[in-house]
Amino acid sequence: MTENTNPASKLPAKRSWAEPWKVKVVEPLKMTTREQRERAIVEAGFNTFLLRSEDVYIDLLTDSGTSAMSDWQWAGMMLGDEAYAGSKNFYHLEEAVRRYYGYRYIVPTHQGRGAENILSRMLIEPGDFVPGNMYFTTTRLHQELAGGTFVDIIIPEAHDPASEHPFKGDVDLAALESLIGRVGAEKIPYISLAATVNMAGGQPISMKSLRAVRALAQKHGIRIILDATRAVENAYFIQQREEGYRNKSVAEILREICDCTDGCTMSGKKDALVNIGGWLALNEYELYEEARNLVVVYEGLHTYGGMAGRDMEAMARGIVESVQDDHIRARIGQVEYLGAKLVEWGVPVVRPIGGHAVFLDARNFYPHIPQDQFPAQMLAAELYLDSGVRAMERGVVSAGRDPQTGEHRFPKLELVRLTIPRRVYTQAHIDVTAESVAAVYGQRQSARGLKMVYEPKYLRFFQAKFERM
Ligand code: PLI
Repeated sequence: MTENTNPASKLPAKRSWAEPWKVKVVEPLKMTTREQRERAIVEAGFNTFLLRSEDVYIDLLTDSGTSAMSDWQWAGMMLGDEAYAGSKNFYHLEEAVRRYYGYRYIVPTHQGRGAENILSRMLIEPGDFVPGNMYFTTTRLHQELAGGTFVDIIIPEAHDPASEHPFKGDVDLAALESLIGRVGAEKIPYISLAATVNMAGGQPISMKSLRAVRALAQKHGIRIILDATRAVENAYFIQQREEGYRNKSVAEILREICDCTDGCTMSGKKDALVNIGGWLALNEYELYEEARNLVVVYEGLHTYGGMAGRDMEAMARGIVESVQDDHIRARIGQVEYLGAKLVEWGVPVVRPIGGHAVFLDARNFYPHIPQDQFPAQMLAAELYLDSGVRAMERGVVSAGRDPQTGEHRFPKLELVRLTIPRRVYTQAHIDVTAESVAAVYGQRQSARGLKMVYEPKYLRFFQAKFERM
């Protein structure tokens, strides 16, 4: 056999990989026509949150609560101990959080924002400042409702979609120090650190930055509270990109991340592979006692916190599956596959590709649409019109209004998020999505802006309505 007839000579330098699971149950999808989608998006006021899911073909609105559970998780659902108090599933969950995240005390909540509510009420006094590595919508709102002011202390590269910085979730230490100098450590109840940073494009924070923030915080006696929602994905990026972590498991790195902090809020609906659930975890007993007082007011008893026993069992098992290196490599590998295609075709996206989503840069997509005409909102609508793919706006609509001035907050990042649910879609779905983005990019010159015709008071992106200009 000569060299060029040997099929092995045609192998790509990097061999293909596939998911470490196979499909056991399927959910049929409805196909729609362009006319049907035109009607649906107008009725939804050009807001993809207001579409009915049955009118959506490939649903990339969010990775929150949209994961496919494993057979082991479903088996756990049958073992739900639906006792009002002391459900054994709570103890399984507590054990899993302690083992993989390492915190001492766990308060279950119905989802992430339930934990944010308790934390903010407990720690923030009116007039306080809460520094964080970029805002998240619900997190900042709870801080503001408690009388606090969020202060962005992420590195400037995070606001630049083209920057290839490997850890765009890192903290600008000088900005943090200057805030402490300006307002005093006693006005900072905690530093709010997200891993990975959703609004920056799913970008990780490095262990080096975490350690530096830890040292500074300790010097001033300030707590660090982690938003652990996608911390497993962050651990994977540290393993891949940070010196000294190549041979550590994702589970080991996750513990190292958490060990740099004093507690966490968690939306189990992301990393933890469940459709509902969350928790607040703390290391200080006095704070835990206060959280136990509040959880019974807002969520439910301290051994269920708004979840059914079966949901806690599914989450306990989801945590174990989520930290397996094979799982996380395939999960982020799928996101990177979509990102690589779009980059190759010259579509403007946030670089590097994030952990849970590919973020389209609407500012560069539609440079002719000013930000107060909601270019990202329009881009998400155009994508839906083209193919039935549902994405989410992450720009000026999501940023909302400044509570002091009442003006729009104009973020530097005007993005559309193509969020990949875990273990749900095939490579073919991803190819269809990429082609639809390319088609919409090809038509970009004809796109027009939107005007907002209905604006709710809180978290307006969920329910606002728009019309074409
Ligand atoms: O949706 P919740 O209440 O379970 O979690 C709130 C929440 C907190 N932190 C972070 C980083 C999130 O991404 C988050 C929720 N994210 C949603 C719903 C998303 O679509 O990204």
